Amino acid sequence: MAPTSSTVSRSTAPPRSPSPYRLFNLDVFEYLHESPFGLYGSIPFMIGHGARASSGFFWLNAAEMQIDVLAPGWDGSTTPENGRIDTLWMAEAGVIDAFFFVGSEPKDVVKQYVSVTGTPAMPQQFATAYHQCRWNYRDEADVDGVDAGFDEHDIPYDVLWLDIEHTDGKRYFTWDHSAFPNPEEMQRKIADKGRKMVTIVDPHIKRDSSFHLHQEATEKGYYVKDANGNDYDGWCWPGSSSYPDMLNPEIREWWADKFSYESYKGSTPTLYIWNDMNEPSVFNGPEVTMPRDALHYGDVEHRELHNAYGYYFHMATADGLLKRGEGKDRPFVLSRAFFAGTQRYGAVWTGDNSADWDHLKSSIPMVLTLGLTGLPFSGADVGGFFGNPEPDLLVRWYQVGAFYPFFRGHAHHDTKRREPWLFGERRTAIIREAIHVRYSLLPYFYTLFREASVSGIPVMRPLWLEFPDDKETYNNGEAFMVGSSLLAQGIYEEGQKSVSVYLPGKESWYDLRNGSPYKGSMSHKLQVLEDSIPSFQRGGTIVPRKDRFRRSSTQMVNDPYTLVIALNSSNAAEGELYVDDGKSYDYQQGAFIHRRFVFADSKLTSLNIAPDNLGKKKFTSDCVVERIIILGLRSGAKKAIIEPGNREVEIESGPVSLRSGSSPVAPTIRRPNVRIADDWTIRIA
Ligand code: NBV
Repeated sequence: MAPTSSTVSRSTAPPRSPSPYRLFNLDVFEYLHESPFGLYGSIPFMIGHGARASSGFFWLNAAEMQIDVLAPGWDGSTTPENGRIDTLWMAEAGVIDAFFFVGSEPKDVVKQYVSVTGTPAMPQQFATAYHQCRWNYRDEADVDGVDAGFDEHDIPYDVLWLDIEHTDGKRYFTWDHSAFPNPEEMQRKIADKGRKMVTIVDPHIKRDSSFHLHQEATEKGYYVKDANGNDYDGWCWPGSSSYPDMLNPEIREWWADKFSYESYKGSTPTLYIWNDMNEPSVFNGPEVTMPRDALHYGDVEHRELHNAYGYYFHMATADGLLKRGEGKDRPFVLSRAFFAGTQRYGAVWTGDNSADWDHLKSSIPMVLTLGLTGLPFSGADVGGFFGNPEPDLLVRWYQVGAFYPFFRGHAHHDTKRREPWLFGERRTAIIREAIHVRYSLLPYFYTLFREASVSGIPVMRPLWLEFPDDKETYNNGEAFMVGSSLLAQGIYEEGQKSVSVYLPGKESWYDLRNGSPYKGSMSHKLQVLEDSIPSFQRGGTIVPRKDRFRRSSTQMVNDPYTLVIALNSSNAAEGELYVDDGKSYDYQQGAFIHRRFVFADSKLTSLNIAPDNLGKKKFTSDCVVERIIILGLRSGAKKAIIEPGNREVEIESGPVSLRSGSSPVAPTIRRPNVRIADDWTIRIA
């Protein structure tokens, strides 16, 4: 049995590393793209998958851990040929609280792991769209300019982010009043276009006796203590700082209250939060973190819970947003540090990567591994955080990033500005196209987030999660699945002319751009195109899209759908669509639409798959399906009959994708105008 995944690794098929994988949350400056050393987050969970079964091991322990993947045959009792790989797990402290999972395939193991550590939070719709960040957007005029730039260049985006410089001297929950004199008005202007903003809130609190947060935390004794029992004093952005003791539920409650509109002056309901440096990062601490003998609530030494500090901080922040909205709105909090269970509180990202091709490439196994360990909502900084990406790298990063579950452009303050329109018209057009691909797939992504929130099955998946019997997929960390229907392959080399793409399974695949079919179970050598990365829809699937482009996802809410049916060898296909109000918790009381689309015997049927005993709340939508594209249809049918109503509609040739310029065509049912909320059938006559 070969171990195929563990968060200790950056690869979905970790090779034996000469040194053990280290699980110790650290703020590593300019981290290497491939290394077993500790990074921002730790999840002590390993998945093994082989031809006969899948298994998992989870050790619930937040102390430093090291995991050694031993060489096959290390003890003489096994041979490399029998395929067994042993691992040795060591923790600095804590108890042995361990879980074994077994299943016939890897999805069973992921589901069991999530049943122990919690199902992922369902994000708001906007959070699944494109985010624009930079350290830093300088002032309100800069924010206005960037926001207007997206509109001028016809590029949708949903969220504009403000990094640490927006604060008054790195005192979080405050504003630099000369740069941001009217934060509420600024947020309202952005919100008028259906967009949101995010501000950063780090855990280090400036030890400034005139800062209310510090005064209160000091008076109440809410800081982590040093080994002598004094408030621990470490150095971070604001200079001398202390850290709230997030292990204590009372302190988390206090922290959560800081997000109320009364307390966080200048915040509005469309402002969300980013938690950075929560490993915690301490510039003058050992290994840039808190000393192991620092003391927490109940006299627990920091060493015992180090890897969970960021998790508790994320939890308290997400609770704060929940409280602020009186429990009605789903929070959005991005965290850098994470631990097992972080999925219940929000998204994570892969931190300070670099603007080079290796980091683009390693972002795939990193995001895939996070997904397998219960965290479906993650992504890497598009463009790379440190350094200036060559324009072609930036373009390729957008093309890959459009498929990350969390899709955000971000950059260090020393880098050149890199908003998507700054690299000439041609590149602007290609980046626009990549972001449009994401926006058109938002209904599909949202449906996948729903699946993740129920079962833990990730949004972005290694090929072997979908094709567990196909050994060809086991070591493929370059291509990935988005859900079970789409496969994408990044381009990770400058000036690459051709790429070999392995398409698993016996069914054909269809090129997303032009609908061309490709045989499954084989590798295809493809010419690399400048304007897109290879991406395919699997035969036998139906993908819901929205193809009208707006300024933000919020403005697409009432837009009609396109269904793309990719037929398999039996001329059949299936897919799902999940829709709710995109922001509240009403879905937990039954307020959602969940449909299954089944195409068989020349007939497309829309079936309700929402259980009817979920609660009293209802959600409906007047959205209709405006176009049904059928890939792989061999009959020359010209008409389709819609029931109920016995209505006849034309089948014509229509564009496969709504790309600028011409697009190849495929048989298309135009304007069937059936409501997504209703039961109906469409029979090809
Ligand atoms: O807050 C500044 C940065 C932030 O932009 C980045 O995304 C974080 O990962 N932060 C780290 C601290 C400084 C890094 C050099």
